[in-house]
Amino acid sequence: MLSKILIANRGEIAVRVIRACRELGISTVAVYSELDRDALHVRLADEAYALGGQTAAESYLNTEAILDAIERSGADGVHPGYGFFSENADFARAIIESGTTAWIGPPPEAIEVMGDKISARLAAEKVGVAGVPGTTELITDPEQVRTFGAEFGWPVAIKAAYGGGGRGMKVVRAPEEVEDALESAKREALAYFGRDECYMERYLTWPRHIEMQVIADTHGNCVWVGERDCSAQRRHQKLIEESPAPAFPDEIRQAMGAAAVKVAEGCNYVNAGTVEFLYQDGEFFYLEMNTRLQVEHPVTELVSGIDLVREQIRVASGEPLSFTQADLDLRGHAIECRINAEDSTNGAFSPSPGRITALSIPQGFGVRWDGGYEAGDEISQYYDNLVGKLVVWGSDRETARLRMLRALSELQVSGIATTTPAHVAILSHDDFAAAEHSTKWVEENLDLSGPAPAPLAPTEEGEEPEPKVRRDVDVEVNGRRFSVAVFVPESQMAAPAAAGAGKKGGGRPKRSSSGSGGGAADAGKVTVPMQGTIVKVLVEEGQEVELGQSVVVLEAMKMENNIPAEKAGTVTAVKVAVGDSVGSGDIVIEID
Ligand code: MV4
Repeated sequence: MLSKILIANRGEIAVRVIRACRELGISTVAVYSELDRDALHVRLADEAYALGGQTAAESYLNTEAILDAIERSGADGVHPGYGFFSENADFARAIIESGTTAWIGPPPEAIEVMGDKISARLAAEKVGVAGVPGTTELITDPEQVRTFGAEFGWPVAIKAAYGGGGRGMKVVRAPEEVEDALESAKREALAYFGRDECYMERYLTWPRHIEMQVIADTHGNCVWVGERDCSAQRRHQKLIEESPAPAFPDEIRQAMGAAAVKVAEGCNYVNAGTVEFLYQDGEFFYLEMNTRLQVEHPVTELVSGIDLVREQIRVASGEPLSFTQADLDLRGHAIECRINAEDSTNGAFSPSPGRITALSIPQGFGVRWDGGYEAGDEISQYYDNLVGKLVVWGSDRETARLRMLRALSELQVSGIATTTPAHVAILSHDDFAAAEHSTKWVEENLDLSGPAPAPLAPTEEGEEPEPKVRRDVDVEVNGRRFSVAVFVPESQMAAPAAAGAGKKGGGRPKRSSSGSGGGAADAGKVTVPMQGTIVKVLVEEGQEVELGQSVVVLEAMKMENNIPAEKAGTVTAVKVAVGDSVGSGDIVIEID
């Protein structure tokens, strides 16, 4: 068994891995950016090493700095979590080639095969697992799309061959739309992924997103551990996941499980992985395989009783899985809500970074909280906005649904806005209760414009956590973090200078409501409130716009944000195009 694991990640997933290690008697090594010097994962780990930098690219994606921390700590295993390096074949190779450290992840070759859509589709086809009817050839001529539509029916989906996450997918409803759709799909594919190749599939109009958890060891064992229904999503951000999928016949589950195992075995998979499918009208179609542990893995853990991180560590140590397919007994129903630092009122889901001033975590029967922060911690705009995952188990779906609503009513987060009101709205909706939702349901059917069901907005008014007389001070010596206890009279205790936003004292910092922009500044110049990438331009020069109308969509903090016009008038200039990087305060549109 491994004895010391470095977690090349932050936030809740780093905490999740640390907890599994502790139960296995494995010591833990955290790494941290400048902004995370005091983060929860650093506080919990046995050792911690500075990576330097603030942005992800400067810190958690800094290969040299992480390899250096591995060497200095003597870690014999590296867990990548999700995101960051988790699906980076080059990083995996660098770890494996070091010869001394185990990579707690899949073989780099499997990451590569599944990394591009076309080879992933071919890999599934090779083992007899069907994707949505379509082609594995690249589209070279719009005529191919018209012929395909005539044969398989409209609509047709045009997808980026080297893309992912729904970026650049275009839906073509009729032959006369083909030319424009293909052009814009290629343009977006080039902007997002640097390559413009596209392929096509029949477009499913009301699918559910169902994914199958698999895990494989190095002894030839590969099992499926049940499915998750992740249909409750908005703009490709999952909001709620559950297992088992509701109204999902067992023979289909068995067939999907067998298909997922075939796909995994077909690419010599080792480690935990997820095979994604679309499910519509009793049929399922392979979509892609995620070669990592996923955010929503806890719902599978609650219905199976399997600790997936523990199994990952066993497998990376060269041990066999601790259970077989026949041992598995999936019981009851689990639901997860991703509690994000976003303001979901008015359906905007705008990022809400800042300091958590108070946090009350739900408790009681069947409730699990996988958090990345505690009260006093700061959610930085530089990383993703997941505050924590609230997961419940119940003997059946309705019990779990009502338990989640109860648990959400206990969750109190002060200082930042969270998506809790949206979760309450989804879970209490008749369509969700009846499991009549699909991947389009949140966007098309859920009305979030009304008042939030339970206002969990900041209560604050300068309520700092109680100052302690004993103080643990973290010092960094030569890039390594140490904790030192000091005892200071309360009156002399200076609060640490928090990096970033949170000013202290009587200043009473108030978040400006996001999106309202510069106020006194020139309302005709629409600026973006944070750094990010332009993913949509919704207006053109000469167009009339209304006050508050969305003019561009900005991707920041891994989510899409509508940027509104700050006055009504005519668009006189469009300063950005899809794919452009912008910084906070940059002018994107001018209105006269
Ligand atoms: C589709 C589809 C319907 N028909 N393909 C979007 C993300 C990407 N991984 C695949 N996606 C889709 N592909 C065909 N042929 C609908 C989606 C889709 C979707 C899929 C999974 C989860 C959420 C989704 C939201 C919108 C569209």
